[in-house]
Amino acid sequence: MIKACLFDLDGVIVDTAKYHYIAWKKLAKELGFDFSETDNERLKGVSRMASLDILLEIGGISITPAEKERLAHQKNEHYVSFITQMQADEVLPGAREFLKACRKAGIATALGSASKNAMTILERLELTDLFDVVVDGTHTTKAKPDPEVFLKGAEALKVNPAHCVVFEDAEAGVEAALAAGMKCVGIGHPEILTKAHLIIDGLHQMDLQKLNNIQ
Ligand code: B16
Ligand code: MG
Repeated sequence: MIKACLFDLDGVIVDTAKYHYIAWKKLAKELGFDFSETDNERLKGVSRMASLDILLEIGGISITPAEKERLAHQKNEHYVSFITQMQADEVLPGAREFLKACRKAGIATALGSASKNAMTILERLELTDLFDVVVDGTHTTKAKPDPEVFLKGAEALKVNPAHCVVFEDAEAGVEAALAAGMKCVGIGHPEILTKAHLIIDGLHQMDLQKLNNIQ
């Protein structure tokens, strides 16, 4: 029996990847190299510092830890300038409706995101009230595929992981859900998310019947 749903943010609830992309591209330009959309695929679901390591590797740049801190901060300032302009209608199709349906059915909801900006984004999207618990990059020390983010979510909800379903768009996120002993619905490409129990294009394709049929 499913008692809780845990949702990744970027790629599941909202497409913030496009804002991360323009922020990283701006930083790369400041450093004197180009950063493509294909390069950006490598950063999805990855923490800010690990993303910076990938970006610097692409640019062939080697710097001190203090300089890395400064650049990560600079990228975040670019990113925050975009997300603070977001509108509530940027929620991905079906996400708000499915969250409401879960809560109406007595199924608890949690956010499980690597982002340290998750609260700002939920507020901009007017979604804060639809989550019982928010676990984000400010509460975790280990990145997905480590299950920490989802285990903390289940613990805060007081639900056994076996009764939880995770919604994820990244391969590392699916692995994190399985490592937590949870069921997982993959959002996106079946060829990438092979280990998920069910794969859909987006939350507009989800309903409570499909949720309860997950084996
Ligand atoms: P921030 P998710 C992740 O969000 C993004 O997919 C990833 O691209 C980003 O680097 C990471 O959050 C950290 O974000 O810089 O805002 O702390 O998919 O885990 O919701
Ligand atoms: Mg994601």
